[in-house]
Amino acid sequence: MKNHVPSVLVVLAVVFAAVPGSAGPEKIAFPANYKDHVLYATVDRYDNKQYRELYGTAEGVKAAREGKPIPSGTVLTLVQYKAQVDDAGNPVKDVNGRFIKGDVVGITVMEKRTGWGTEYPDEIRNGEWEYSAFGADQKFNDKANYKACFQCHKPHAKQDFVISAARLAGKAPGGPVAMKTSPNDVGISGFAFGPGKVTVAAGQYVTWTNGDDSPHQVTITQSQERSAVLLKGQSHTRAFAAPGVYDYSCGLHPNMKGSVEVK
Ligand code: HEC
Ligand SMILES: [Cu+2]
Repeated sequence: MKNHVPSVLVVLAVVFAAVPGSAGPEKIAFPANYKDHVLYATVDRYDNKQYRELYGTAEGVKAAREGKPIPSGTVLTLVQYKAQVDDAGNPVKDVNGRFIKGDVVGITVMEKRTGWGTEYPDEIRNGEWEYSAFGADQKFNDKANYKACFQCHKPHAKQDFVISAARLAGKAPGGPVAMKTSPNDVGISGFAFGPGKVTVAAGQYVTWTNGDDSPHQVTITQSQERSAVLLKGQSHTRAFAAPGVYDYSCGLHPNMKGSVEVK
């Protein structure tokens, strides 16, 4: 068929057109009282120099901590702040080595309700979740890329699409992680892979270890094969049988990149 538009795009165009009552970001009302919700995590984003606060409604947090499914009515709110920076543009840190928040940049929200999401095709649908974004003025942001919300959270279906699921369940990141330094090891710290490029012989393996409080995920660019979401201290090992250059990025922070050359 000529000029065939994939049906996903047609459906998305329809569902993202904000028809009242249909699927889309406008189903979510701004959670004006989010500060009364549970602040379950803060995140220092080295990649985009932001400080973030993650809030969840009490029942949702309680269920996650008890290992139960996240209930209908749960609202998760992510508040993005600019990190305060020094003259050189580097984030300033407090006594605990954490970023210091500046102005609010925007607020993103996900909300889960029984029966939501049925309009979306399977390739896009994130269970019963909808996503919405608001400006610093708390007004609905109609310019946000809503399709990207579904795409980036989709690979986390096993944890009900909540990327910060470990923190929501109350699993605090542990203390400092010892980084291994063999030629087959890549450390992850400060939102960077180090070394960014490693060379191994065919049949060898590479091990990535996350030293950051923030989770990361090794994603091979060409095959889109993803490791588990690596929490602080966790590692991922992958064997490389065939020679070639394997570029990879972080599945959570796509601007974190590295490569493995297999000789
Ligand atoms: C490039 C990938 C990416 C895209 C696109 C994305 N997110 Fe996320 N989202 C993340 C990551 C990573 C986290 C974990 C917290 C952090 O590191 O800031 C997160 C966390 C969240 C959370 C807190 C709950 C959770 O899942 O951990 C909300 C709410 C959220 N995102 C909403 C949105 C909305 C709304 C959009 C679209 C406007 C969106 N996200 C687009 C990567 C993404
Ligand atoms: Cu990452």
